[in-house]
Amino acid sequence: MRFGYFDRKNREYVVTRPDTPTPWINYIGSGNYGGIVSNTGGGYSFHKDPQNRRVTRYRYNNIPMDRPGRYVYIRNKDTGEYWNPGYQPVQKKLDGYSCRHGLGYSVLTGEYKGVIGEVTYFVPDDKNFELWFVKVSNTRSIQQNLQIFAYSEFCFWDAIMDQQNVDWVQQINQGRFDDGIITYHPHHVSDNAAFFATGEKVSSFDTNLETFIGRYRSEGNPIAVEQGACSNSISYRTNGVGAFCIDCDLGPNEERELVFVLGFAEEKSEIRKDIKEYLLPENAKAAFSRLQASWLDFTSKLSVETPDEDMNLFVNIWNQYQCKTTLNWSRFVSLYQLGLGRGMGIRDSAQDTLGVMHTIPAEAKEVIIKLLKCQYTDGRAYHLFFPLTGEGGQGDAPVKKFDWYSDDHLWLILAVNAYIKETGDFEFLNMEVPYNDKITSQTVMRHLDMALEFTNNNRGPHNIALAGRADWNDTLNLDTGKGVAESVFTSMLYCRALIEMIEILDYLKNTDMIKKYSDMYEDMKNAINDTCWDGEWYKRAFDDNSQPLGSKENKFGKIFINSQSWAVLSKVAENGRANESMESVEKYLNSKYGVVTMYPAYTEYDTTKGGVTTFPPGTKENGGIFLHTNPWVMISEVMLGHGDKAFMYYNQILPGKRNDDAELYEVEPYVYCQNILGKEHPQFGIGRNSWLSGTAAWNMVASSQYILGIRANYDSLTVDPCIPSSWKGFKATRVFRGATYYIEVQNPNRVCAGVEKIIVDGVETEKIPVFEAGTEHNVVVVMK
Ligand code: IFM
Repeated sequence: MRFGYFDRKNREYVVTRPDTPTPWINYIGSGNYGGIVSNTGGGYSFHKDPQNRRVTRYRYNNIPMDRPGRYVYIRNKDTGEYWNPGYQPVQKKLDGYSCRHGLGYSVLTGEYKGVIGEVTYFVPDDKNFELWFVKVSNTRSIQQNLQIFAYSEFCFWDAIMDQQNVDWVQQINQGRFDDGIITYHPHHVSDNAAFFATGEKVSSFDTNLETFIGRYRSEGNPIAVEQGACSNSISYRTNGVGAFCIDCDLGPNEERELVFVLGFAEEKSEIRKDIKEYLLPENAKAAFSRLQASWLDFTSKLSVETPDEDMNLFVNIWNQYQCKTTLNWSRFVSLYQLGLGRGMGIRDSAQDTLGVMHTIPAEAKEVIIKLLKCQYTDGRAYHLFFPLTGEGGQGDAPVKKFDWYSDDHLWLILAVNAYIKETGDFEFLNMEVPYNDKITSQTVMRHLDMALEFTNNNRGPHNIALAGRADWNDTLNLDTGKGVAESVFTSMLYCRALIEMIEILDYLKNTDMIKKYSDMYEDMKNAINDTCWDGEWYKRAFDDNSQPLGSKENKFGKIFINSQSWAVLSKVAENGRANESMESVEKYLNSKYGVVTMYPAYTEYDTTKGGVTTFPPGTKENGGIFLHTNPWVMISEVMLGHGDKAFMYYNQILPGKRNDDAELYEVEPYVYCQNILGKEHPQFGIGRNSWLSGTAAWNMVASSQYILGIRANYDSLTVDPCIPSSWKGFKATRVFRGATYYIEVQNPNRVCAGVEKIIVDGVETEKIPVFEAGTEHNVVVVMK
């Protein structure tokens, strides 16, 4: 069963019924002010930091679900009937409903008894506020006398306090009204304020939530809307609301446009000036056009025409869009990660940069610098940081011997390398960046060197990397206090990072460092091959008693996905072991909805393994399909030249392919989710944790750089596809260092991999050169 469709022309996903299995959300804003908007208007807003600068409230995991939100009520003054264009919260059965989620905006449209209400939510020009652009049309040939109520429930800015310290918070909240602007702030703060405003003539307003809703009522039947007027309440305590009532009498076939503005002001006295131009509908519409143009530009750096329409849709639009959202919010704020406590992940954000490198490398660089500032002087890094302050830490998981994660710092190397390949900005390596002590400052190159040194200096009994609190798999908590548990995955990631450093140094002709890193690589590679090969695949880890995980000798967790794919990615697997490992992945771990993390799943809690065993079998890291890991399998298959397999793995997790299956899948079909319940779970196939996942960046990398093979290089653009043998070719447009490359790949002999010749602007060549910015070039790649 489906709940909507992709509107390819308008680059939107159109939800056609409001009762989606979970709220299907979108993000507005570009990483500063922004928020979440669901298909029925649910969601919330925040400014820069959803924990410390929450603007509106949301009641997570609530019954009724998905409340509150940014609500617009339409009331007929003559009949007293009222409804919402987005269906919620009144839930009046509508004569028409749609939600169009586009890039950076959502449009909710409802129709009831000849009135069409349409609300467009977006953040204009990266301002500290969002617009609600409301259009109300009377489609009948009679007069309809209406009222529009606009509603947003404020949150105390510290969203944890808002829930924990009700005693304090509810005595200090203050709501005020002044000529179309409602402000909300704690008593002791005089400059900052959250606000809700309109340029319309206000018939009545409320700033106090309880007054607007009424006792023992809800957002579904607020007393103000029911009685047709707000109470002009000033909020001196309890809860704040921004609520306006606007008269809207419409003659036959008449239409009216109204604008509401919700935001956060650093300086309360500036609000009126800041929002003035946007209150005019014409200007709001112009801002909306600018938003659409900026997204068009964002996605224009790469576009492909392959024989697979769904792949085109995701590579060209939705996957790129999701990558920007993960760059903005890491794993901090969604409907599953609540914007409370977790902050921005170091490993997460480092990986997120990979998904946007081709389009906004300068912004990716800014993120990388923030992450480098999270490094300790010994090379390891914070696990997370908060965007408002840049302060970070290791999170609140219980500490045994070590408080650090063994992988966080190593991802920085992949991010920096990708940035340099995209831009050619080798100077970045010489830039001085402070460590998290804010005293010591060293070059980026030295930061990366320290990251490698940290892993090199923290090895266990098998001479491979110590596991610390965990590695990429946050739930594999093997350190029980002895501090000898080891991670094969981190060891392989370290090898991959060394390969990337050697590549850079090779380009820079720094032979001393190449020698140092080559020795480190060989040392680790040998240690892995000597102690971690299990016969048909690589082991995953050793626990604090030096017992293996991911071995035939284990009853549960005999084989794990990551130590197979990363054995290939790190080029550790040689002599047939790479193929053998990947065959084992297909044989033991694959399923029709994706590859599971490990098999068989643990059935009982086991203190020597930690968090992973708290999950029932088939859930998340315990044998679930953790989608982030699947593109690593695709890349490995590409590295082995297996285009059909790589595409099979790509296809089976592509969200668009689950559109007709949405009743089971449950989550949004236009973005990747974090996990799908695995084959050992009774509810195999249900998706969960949509939006914020490393799945986005790595699928972008796997599809565009490996399957389609279009990769930035230090001094050239590589086009080295590994595609399904059924394809006769594909076309792509790629902007690289400012020049535009029109690429045509021909596959006359229907092979998966291998390039026979490259023709650039009509001349056969070895490499596709870097051209001057602003120029355009034709590239033909003929496969073998
Ligand atoms: O790698 C982590 C990520 O940092 C946060 N979500 C879970 C992943 C796997 O444990």
